[in-house]
Amino acid sequence: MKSLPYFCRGEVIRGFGRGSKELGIPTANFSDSVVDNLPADISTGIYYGWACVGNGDVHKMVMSIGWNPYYKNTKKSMETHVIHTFKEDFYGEVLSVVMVGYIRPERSYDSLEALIAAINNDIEEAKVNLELAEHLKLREDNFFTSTSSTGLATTTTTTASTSQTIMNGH
Ligand code: ADP
Ligand code: RBF
Ligand code: MG
Repeated sequence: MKSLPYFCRGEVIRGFGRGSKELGIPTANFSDSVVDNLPADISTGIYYGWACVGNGDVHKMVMSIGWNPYYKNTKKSMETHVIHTFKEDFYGEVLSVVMVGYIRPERSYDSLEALIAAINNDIEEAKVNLELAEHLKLREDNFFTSTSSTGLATTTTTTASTSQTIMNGH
C-alpha cells in the first residue's frame, strides 16, 4: 500500500453504541469527512499505528476500517482503539493517527468471543511490530506536536475544515 504511512486527523464522533467499551475494547469513531477522504489504495481491514487525543501523549493503536462484517454495517467506518486507559471519554475531541502497517482483512466470526479474541491478537501484534525502529520514529513525528494538532480541539468550525486536511506521505 503506497499510502502507508498514512497521517490523518479528525473529530471523534458517536459510533454504533454497541457497547464495545463494555467488551474492554472501546473504539473512537472518526467523522465522515475522514472516512470519505481515504485514498483508494487504503483497503478495508485492520491496521496498526500511533494515535494521540488532542495534544496528549502518543500511544499505540489498532484501527478497523470497513463495514464490520460481523455486524453487517451499511456505513463504512474508521474505528481506532487506543492502547491506553483513559480517565474519561473524548467524544468531540480531535484524534490524530498515523497508520503504519496492515494486519489483516475484516471478516465475520462465529461468535462475539471469537471476534474479541481476534481483536486481542491484533493488539498483541501491533504492540510487537510498533517496537521496530522504523515505526518508533513515526511516534516522534512533527505531525503529533505541530501547533495545528494542538489548536484544533477548540471549536467545531476549525475542526470541520481541518479534519479535511489529510497529511499523507510525510
Ligand atoms: P461508540 O459506539 O460511540 O464508538 P464505544 O463503546 O466504541 O462507543 O466507545 C468509544 C469511546 O470511548 C470513544 O469515542 C472515546 O470517547 C472513549 N474511549 C475511552 N478509552 C478509549 C480507548 N482506549 N480507545 C478508544 N476510545 C476510547
Ligand atoms: N469487526 C468485524 O466485523 N470483523 C472484524 O474482523 C473486526 N476486526 C476488528 C479489529 C480491531 C483491531 C478493531 C478495533 C475492531 C474490529 N472490528 C471488526 C470492529 C468491531 O466489530 C467494532 O469495533 C465493534 O463492533 C464496535 O462497533
Ligand atoms: Mg466505537
